[in-house]
Amino acid sequence: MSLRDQAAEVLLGNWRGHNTIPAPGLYPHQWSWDSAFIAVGLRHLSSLRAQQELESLFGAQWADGRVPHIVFDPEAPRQGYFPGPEFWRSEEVNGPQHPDTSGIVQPPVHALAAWEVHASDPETSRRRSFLERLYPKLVAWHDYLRGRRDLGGRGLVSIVHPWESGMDNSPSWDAPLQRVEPVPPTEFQRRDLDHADASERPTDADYGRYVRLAATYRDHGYADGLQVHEFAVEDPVTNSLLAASEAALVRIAQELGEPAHPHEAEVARIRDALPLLLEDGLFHSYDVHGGDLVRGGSVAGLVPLVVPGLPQAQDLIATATGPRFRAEELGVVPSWDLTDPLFDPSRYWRGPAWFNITWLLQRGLDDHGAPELAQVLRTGMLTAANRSGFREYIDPRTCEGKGAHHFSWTAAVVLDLLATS
Ligand code: 2M8
Repeated sequence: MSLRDQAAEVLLGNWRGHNTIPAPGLYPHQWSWDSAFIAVGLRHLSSLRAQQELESLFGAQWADGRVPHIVFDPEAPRQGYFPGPEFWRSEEVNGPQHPDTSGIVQPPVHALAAWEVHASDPETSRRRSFLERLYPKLVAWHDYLRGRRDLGGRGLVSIVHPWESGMDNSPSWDAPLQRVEPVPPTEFQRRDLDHADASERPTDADYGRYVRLAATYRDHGYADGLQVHEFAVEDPVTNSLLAASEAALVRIAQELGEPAHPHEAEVARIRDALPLLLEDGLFHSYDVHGGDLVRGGSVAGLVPLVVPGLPQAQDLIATATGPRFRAEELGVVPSWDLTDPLFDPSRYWRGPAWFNITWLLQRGLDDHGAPELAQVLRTGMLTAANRSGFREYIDPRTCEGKGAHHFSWTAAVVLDLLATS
């Protein structure tokens, strides 16, 4: 079977009627940023399904504009994932008619995906008023982040839980998590270890801290404020994807005949604020409670390459190709600095390469005058998928597949690369 057919098989197999699960077993519900990457790949199979993927996610948007990181599937087994609907209790905020969701968010890559989905089949999109319906929801989503999450008052969005970064177990969160008292493992039942090896997943202590942060947020009715959030971190991925998504809103607004200048101004504003996170050729997170950068070697620090017109792009490209990430040589980009003792090729977001991030980087490289390196990454990802299948992530040095099998965004990225490069 061709690589394209295999990728299509993964996405069609994970389709659940109006959305796609990230992977069978480990992730049986809808995840926010997964759905955005999935829609980008799905558009090459069915533009209608790609539109539905985003529509179903935004159907679970909260009244305050937040887009929850998980939308629970009522058909999936109740105990299949922890923390499930009984933990988050979103109905206490949204009422019983609203879908059950988590109360935290994930990086805002959705407007970027919505524009790509529209652009691949404008006729179906216009006929279904896809952008007309989605645009106000995307604006409300970005307004939530800007309005409620500028916890440091520096013009940058803070995440309030490692799960909000999408890079759950990154060493970047180790220091800010230290001040969080873990919930003892006897008080909750992990489900991830039913499906994945403990050596690849977060430790029990870190899981206990994740549970503490989420429970505290819930117990404050999901109100945002520094007094609620013990963990408040300005993260380069969230902020740069917000800028890239605002750039997509410029195009969406133009398509709809709406004013585009507020979105242009937002791109410029975020681009101007991002250097607060820059040091030594890499962007870092900023710990709002600690009042300092969290220095380290996360690939998150290269993701600002997605921001149009980023003045520091050449420095980032030098870092990406240097000894810390060796992007040109490996063809994929590790999630953590290869030269750092914390680099671990198997454990979640502490070293492995992920297809969604490498996909974002190749786009940024094209936009910043490095098409050859972008092409190296495209070839690298396709070679890795050919070798290891559609795994959740890979060892960046050997391309050995790790984590979940039949992973949707890996298949989606492959479909997109095959169709567009
Ligand atoms: C991982 O995160 C979930 C929690 O949201 C988990 O570990 O259980 C991350 O890789 C995240 O980026 C991703 O969206 C999610 C589903 O693929 O899995």
